[in-house]
Amino acid sequence: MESRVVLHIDFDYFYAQCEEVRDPELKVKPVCVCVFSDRGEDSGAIATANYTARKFGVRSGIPIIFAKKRLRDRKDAVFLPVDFDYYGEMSEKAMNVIKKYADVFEYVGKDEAYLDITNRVEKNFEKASHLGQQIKNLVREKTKLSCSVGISPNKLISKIASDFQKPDGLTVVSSDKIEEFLEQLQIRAIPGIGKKTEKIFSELNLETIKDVKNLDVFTLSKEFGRKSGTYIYNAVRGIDSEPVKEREPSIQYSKIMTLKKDSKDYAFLSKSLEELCNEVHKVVMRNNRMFKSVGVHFVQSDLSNKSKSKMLKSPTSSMEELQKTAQQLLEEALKNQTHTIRRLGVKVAELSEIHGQRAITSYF
Ligand code: DGT
Ligand code: CA
Ligand code: CA
Repeated sequence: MESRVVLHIDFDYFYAQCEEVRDPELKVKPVCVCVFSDRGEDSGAIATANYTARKFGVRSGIPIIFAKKRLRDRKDAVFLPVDFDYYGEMSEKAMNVIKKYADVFEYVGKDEAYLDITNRVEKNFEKASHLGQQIKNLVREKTKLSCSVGISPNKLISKIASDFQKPDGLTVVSSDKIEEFLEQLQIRAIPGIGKKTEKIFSELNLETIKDVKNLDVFTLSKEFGRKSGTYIYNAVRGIDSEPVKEREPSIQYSKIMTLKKDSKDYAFLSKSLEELCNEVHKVVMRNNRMFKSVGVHFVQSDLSNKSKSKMLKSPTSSMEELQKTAQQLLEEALKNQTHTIRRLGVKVAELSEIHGQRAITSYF
């Protein structure tokens, strides 16, 4: 395969940093961004926290009550509700700054993207490093956000590299440095290796990527299955041939609510679903859109997720069609339902502009 230069960019403590940009006085305080479950005062989880709060052990996903306990000696700690619309705007602004530097731009999520910059930097890692710094500077100038950048010959190593010196990092791993860079790292540095896999390795006394290189692909496949085994075998050697694929952010509109009580009763859920559809439809109309996909989403009583969606025959902005499809999906999703449902959501996706609108604008 032709040699490549791939850049991965990930914004630091994204939601919390967005809050700091909006209110710079937060910068010196521990900041926790919370998904309040609107059931009781502090029920819910932490979406993310700034690095000051992380020093006290606050992490994404922990209950808000735990975070409050860990920060009880910091009277200045701030607990803010998530504001997805605002983070979405910040993300759009930042992505627009970055995009123009890519030969190929792949949007991954609100705070993350890959850029193939092979041609742009003429395969030169020194030039790539300068471009990385330039992008970081420009993002800070235009959005006040800090980010971390990793640059290497492929997506896998670049992702690991962007995480290596967080926050505000820039890590460049040219082809001749791959082995040295990877071998020092803990096995959990590899994307996709979670606590479970790590534990299995640790029981075999394998802690670093270098250690895991001692296992052959057969042993790994026996332990983790052929697909994961092969992935791990290649990953510890820095092998990854995934191309950077052109991808723009896909917009979707959704609303989710915590139900007054956990339930799996169709009649009860159906009423809430109707309200949610009304809310989503308002947003659709406000933005002059049609949708082609409708989905319903459950957060179940054990906090696991379940969702179902349907592609419509043609794009529409019809409220009746949204209601009808959502109700059908609810009914289907409830078949053989074991858990009760705690939170219920509706989403529309595959959005397009309403034709009339587009026709008018295209005449000018
Ligand atoms: P970092 O490590 O400086 O990149 O920190 P973040 O907060 O940017 O972490 P990242 O990149 O894994 O996630 C990006 C955003 O996604 C984060 O700001 C909030 C959201 N997020 C991450 N983990 C969770 C989670 O467990 N629950 C919820 N609700 N949101 C999460
Ligand atoms: Ca991030
Ligand atoms: Ca991320």
